[in-house]
Amino acid sequence: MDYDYIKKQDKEVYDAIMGEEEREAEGIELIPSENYVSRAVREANSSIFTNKYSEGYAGKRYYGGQTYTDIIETIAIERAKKLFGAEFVNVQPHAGAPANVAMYFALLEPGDTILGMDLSHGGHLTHGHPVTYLTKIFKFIRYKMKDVETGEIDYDEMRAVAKAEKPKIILAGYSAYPRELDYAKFVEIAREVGALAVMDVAHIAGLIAGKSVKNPFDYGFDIMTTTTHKTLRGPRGGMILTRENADLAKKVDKSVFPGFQGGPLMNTIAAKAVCFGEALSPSFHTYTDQILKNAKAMEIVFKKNNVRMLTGGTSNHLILADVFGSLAISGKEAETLLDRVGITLNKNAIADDVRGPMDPSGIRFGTPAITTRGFKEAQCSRVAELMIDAMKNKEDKKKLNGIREEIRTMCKKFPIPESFA
Ligand code: DSN
Repeated sequence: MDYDYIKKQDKEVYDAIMGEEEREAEGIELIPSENYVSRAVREANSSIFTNKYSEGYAGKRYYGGQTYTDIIETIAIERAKKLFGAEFVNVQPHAGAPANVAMYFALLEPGDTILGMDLSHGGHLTHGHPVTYLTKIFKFIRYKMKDVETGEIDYDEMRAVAKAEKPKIILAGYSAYPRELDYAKFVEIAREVGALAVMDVAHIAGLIAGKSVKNPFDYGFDIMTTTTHKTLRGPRGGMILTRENADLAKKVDKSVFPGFQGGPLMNTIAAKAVCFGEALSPSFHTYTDQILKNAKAMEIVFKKNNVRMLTGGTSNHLILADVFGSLAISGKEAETLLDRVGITLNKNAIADDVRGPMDPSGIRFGTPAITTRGFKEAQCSRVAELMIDAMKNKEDKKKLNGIREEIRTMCKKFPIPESFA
């Protein structure tokens, strides 16, 4: 990408951009919620649409000059509908957290109850963490995994709590959960207690769009919220999808605007449209299948080395490993150490963690970005071996330097692609 104008005009910002270009090119990205977007997505994201105010929706805007914003938002919506099998889509949420907030306010009254996953078992901040404002407005109650070694959700407990507490929403979808869910069971329990079944699919949206994992809508889920920049490989942004209920979809639209947000980021919506176009192409399915194969390849190496993985492994794009329990290194120490050898991932609390949230027992990593880079099972197994080698030899500077060099060489061999056709 050219940065000719920034280079001439603003050296400080230009230098930071160049630094990030180099960091991304020379390191291995394993944060499971990150990815590399195509040049086409970046061009749309930095397009002239950033100039335009367009509060409202296509055909019903508050300002004039909407010929092309209407076109671009309609393209994005129609493509998203096709990708996810939704009848209604709102592409305006600025990110995942705003999408979830708008969804809650669309479906609930203050004081209403939401039944979501226990946060230490994989749930997300916006699923009712006490540090968020949401908990001042709504009541969040919890279900958990029955067995953290298999990942099985305790559906009996979920049903019992749902019957006792009468939540308005039963919420699925997590940011650190490596298994698929029994969607039919969620919907069955939701229907029994008159709740809506809602899933935050942010992490697995691309896997659903690529048909590499099940689609919750096929089992009767009512609403899905998502981001567009993880496995879906689009710009940073959010989206709310409604399976078929026009009344719910109307409430969602009103909640996003004017309820919660102002002018939509039309440049981001243009980039979402481009990303959805890419995800509709047959090669996207090959990509998402490879994400899963690559995660399996890493799982095999961790298993062989007796590193404990929460839920025993993975059925999706991510792995949560108990490195403190297995390798006597804390999550934070592992994150810092691996960063030094050119592998970026994040520390993560594990279920029933014995350590605190700022320096937990686990690390979370995944394969969406390295798969975009062209890594197959062989390279992913090698990366997993290098991770374990580094963690086992954290004091051995010579070994760590050798690993850094091997990572750099791998990255040179697999440059970040500009297009995926
Ligand atoms: N920050 C995202 C993640 O890494 O999972 C979720 O918000």
